[in-house]
Amino acid sequence: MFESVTKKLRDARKIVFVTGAGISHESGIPTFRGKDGLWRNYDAMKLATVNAFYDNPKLVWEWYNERRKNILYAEPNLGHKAISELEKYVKVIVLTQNIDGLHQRAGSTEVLELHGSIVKIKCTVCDFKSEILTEFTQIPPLCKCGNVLRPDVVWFGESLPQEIWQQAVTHASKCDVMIVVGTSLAVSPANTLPIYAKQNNATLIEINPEETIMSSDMNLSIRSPSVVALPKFVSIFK
Ligand code: BV8
Ligand code: ZN
Repeated sequence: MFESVTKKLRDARKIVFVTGAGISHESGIPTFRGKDGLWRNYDAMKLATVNAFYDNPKLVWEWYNERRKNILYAEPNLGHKAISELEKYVKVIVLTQNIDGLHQRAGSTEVLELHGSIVKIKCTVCDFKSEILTEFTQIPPLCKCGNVLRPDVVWFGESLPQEIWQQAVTHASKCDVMIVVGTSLAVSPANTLPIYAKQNNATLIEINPEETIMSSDMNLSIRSPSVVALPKFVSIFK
C-alpha cells in the first residue's frame, strides 16, 4: 500500500497533518456529516454561527456543554497516538480543524487549532480569556464585566485567528509530505492547505474511507479508518 510513498516518507524533513472530525470518530465524537451533524435536530453548521449564539445563547451553550462533556470523557485513539509517536522519527506539525484537544492529549507537541478549542472561553465584549474544564453552573455564563461569555472557537462567518492561520499556511507551504486525515475538506479556508502543499511539490496523502473534493490531487488515497491506517505509518520508520 505504501510502496509509492515510503521513500518520500523516510526522506521527509517535515510532515504536516491536516485533520478533521473523522480522526476523532473512533473516540466517540460525532462528525459533522449526515446524522452525526445533527443535535436535537439542529444542523451543527447552523448552530456554530454568531447569529445562532445571539439569537439563543442558552441553546448554543447547552450544545457546547454537551460536546465538552463528551470530549472530556473521550480518549485519544490509535490514530492520534500514531501521529504523536511519529515525532520520534521526523518533524511533525498537526493543523487541526477539531476543537477536542485529543491530539495534544495523545502527546503531539506541535498542534495548531485552526478553529479554536472547546475548553477555551472568552468574553463577548472585554478581552477576558480563560480555560474551563468543569461544568458551568449558570448558562449562559457571565464575565466579571457582566457580559456574556462564549466558547473560544471560530464560528462560520468569523475569520480564523490570523497568527495561527499564517503559521498554518507557512507550514503547509514548506512541508515535504502532507497527510490529510478524516476531513471532507468542505470548509474554507482550512480546505486550501493541501493546495499550498501541492504548490510546494509536497507528496499528498489522504486517509478517508470516502472520496473528498481533493482525492484526484492526492499521490495516495487510503480508503480505511485512521485508527487502521495511521499506525502503519509508524512501522515504516521502525
Ligand atoms: C471564514 C468550530 C472569512 C466550531 C468550525 C460559500 C461557499 C464557500 C465557503 C463559504 C460560503 N459561505 C461561507 C463560506 C466560508 C465558510 C465555509 O467554508 N462554509 C462551508 C460550509 C461552505 N467558512 C467560514 O465561515 C470560515 N471563516 O471563511 O472567514 C469569511 C468571513 C465572512 C464571510 C466569508 C468568509 C470559518 C470556518 C470555521 C467554522 N467552525 N468548527 C465548532 O466545531 O463548533 S467548522 C467545523 O466543521 C469543523 O471544525 C470542521 O472544519 C468542519 C467539519 O469538517 P470535517 O472536520 O471535515 O468533518 P466532516 O464531518 O465534514 O467530515 C468528516 C470526514 O471524515 C468525512 O470525509 C468522513 O468520510 C471521514 N471519516 C469518518 N470516519 C473516519 C473518517 N476518516 C478517517 N477515519 C475515520 N474513522
Ligand atoms: Zn468581559
